[in-house]
Amino acid sequence: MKRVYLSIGSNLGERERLLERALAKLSAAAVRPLRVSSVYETEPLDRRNQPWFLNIVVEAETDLFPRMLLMRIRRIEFELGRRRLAPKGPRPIDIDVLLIGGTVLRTPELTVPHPRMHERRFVLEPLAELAPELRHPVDGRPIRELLEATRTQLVRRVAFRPALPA
Ligand code: PH2
Ligand code: MG
Ligand code: MG
Repeated sequence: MKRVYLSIGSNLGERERLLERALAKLSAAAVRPLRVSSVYETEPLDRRNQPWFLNIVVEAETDLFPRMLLMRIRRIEFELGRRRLAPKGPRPIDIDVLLIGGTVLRTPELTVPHPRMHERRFVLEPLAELAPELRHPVDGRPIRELLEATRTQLVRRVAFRPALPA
């Protein structure tokens, strides 16, 4: 079993419900959620004129190889209404692979660790809740330290807690 960290975001539709449905579908796809961070409402980065996101990070375990993991994630995104129209535009669900254990992987379809995770507060804030001392496999610094540099990006924790699949 490998320990993986995924970032899940939604800024279109019933965002809370979509996060829960993504967790349930991951579980059904042999990506078993172990722990889920708090939910954060986060200002949009990259393309700024779009609705705020709800973001979480989930720690999961899986035996899937990275390519199969990515295929299943793409399928789940599709099933939850994701259509790839405008790049970085609003989406009902986005599931990104942050880390697969200590693996470093660079292929045309998948880069692990996620190439922008170290500069995004919407990733680091929830990830630091679950694993503050975890070191970035390439950068070498712990997550809590990477988080410090992103404090100007706006995020706020919300009360909603998604149900964990049984
Ligand atoms: N995802 C993006 C681009 N910008 N901003 C926030 N706050 N949250 C996201 O999940 C997000 C984003 C591309 O995937
Ligand atoms: Mg994505
Ligand atoms: Mg993304």
